[in-house]
Amino acid sequence: MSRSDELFQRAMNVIPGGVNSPVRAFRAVGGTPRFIKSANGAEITDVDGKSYIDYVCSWGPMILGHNHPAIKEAVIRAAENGLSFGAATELEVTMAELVCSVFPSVDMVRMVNSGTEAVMSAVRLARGATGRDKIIKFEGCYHGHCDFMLVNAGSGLMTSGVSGSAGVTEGCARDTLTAPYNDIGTVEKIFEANDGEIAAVIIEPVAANMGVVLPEEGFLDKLRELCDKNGSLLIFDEVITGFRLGIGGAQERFGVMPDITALGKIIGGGMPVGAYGGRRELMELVSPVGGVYQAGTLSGNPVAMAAGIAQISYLKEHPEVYARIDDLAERLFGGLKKIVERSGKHLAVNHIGSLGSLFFTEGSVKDYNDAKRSDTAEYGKYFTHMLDRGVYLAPAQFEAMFVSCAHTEEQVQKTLEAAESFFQK
Ligand code: KE4
Repeated sequence: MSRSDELFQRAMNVIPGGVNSPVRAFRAVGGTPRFIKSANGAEITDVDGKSYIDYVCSWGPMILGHNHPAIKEAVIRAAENGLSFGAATELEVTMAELVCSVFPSVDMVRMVNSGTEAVMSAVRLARGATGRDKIIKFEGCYHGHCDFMLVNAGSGLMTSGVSGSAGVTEGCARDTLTAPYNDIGTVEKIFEANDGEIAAVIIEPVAANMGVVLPEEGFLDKLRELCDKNGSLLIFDEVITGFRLGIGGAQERFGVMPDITALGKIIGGGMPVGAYGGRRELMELVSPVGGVYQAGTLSGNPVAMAAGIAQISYLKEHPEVYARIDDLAERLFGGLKKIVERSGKHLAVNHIGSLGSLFFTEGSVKDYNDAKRSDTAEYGKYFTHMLDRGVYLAPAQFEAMFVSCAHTEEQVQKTLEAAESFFQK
């Protein structure tokens, strides 16, 4: 019995499913989740001493790789001054100024502790600003686990084959309307059928929770136009795309400006941080200035701010990081495309920047229904094959692969060789 086996057995006695987030349980791929002991650069090492090339990157945050010296030193320095004060600190001002300096649509920003909190607060702000109740989201997009977002959601819900969650009341879900990703016609119909009632449209500007699905040309622009025409707000959930598709996220890459941006993952440098921001007149509706209440004991925690500031500052001062991770990802996903084609399969490979997915389904994947066609059992076999060869992928088909600037050409080559041996079987 491996150490991971032992720990998993103990964990299942005291933690639901033995994990603190469902997708980590390996239920979609089988086998024992690897309990990770340490990580450095692009590698993670489990409690049995086995190392893996890591394409989960803590689900996105570790864009500079694990244990980056600049981040580690910043955390240690901050911790020496104390862990938490529940009072304003200079680090929060530095972080807020940094975020506002890189996101074109953000004049002001509020720190929270997770992407879920960021989205929950952004939606509350949109409802408070417009006086309207209804929200439009897209099938397969995942915006964290606040009740009203667990409707036709992606990520762990999609992986477990359900579209919603027990415990979410009919009343709560009623105001969440859904449309297929990339289907602007359905969005128009929803607006027409709910004239004057839509507070906001929320979208992952690149969907990464049904696997990676890209917005079709003009889709985001049309969403912007529809929101303007109907007096609704556009919320970009940039928890994954923020600081990843460029320092200014998807809004900078696509040139479409949301009214409110939700952030997470990379902003914390590996520590629990989320944030939401937008133009001044909107953000000044948030308490204590305005009537939209939102609060948090550890929001803006100094140690977490230090980690996030170190990572974002590094990204801002080293723009060459993006060219490097995009180039490595091009090698990886371009290589995967060639491998599956050489094997006679025409599986879908979607990628943009340093984010991508291999779907075990043929044809294009442009929305939730396309992604649902994937053969998740086959993905499970692929996952295990790669894990056995020292490559750690997301333990679920409906997630993304992330490339960090710590990954090397050699590691990408090793990954492609492992994938080739699967498809050549
Ligand atoms: P957190 O509350 O997990 O920090 O963020 C929620 C969230 C919001 N928006 C987007 C676009 C997200 O991808 C997420 C969280 N992503 C998942 C992975 N698909 C986190 C991993 C997990 O749930 O364990």
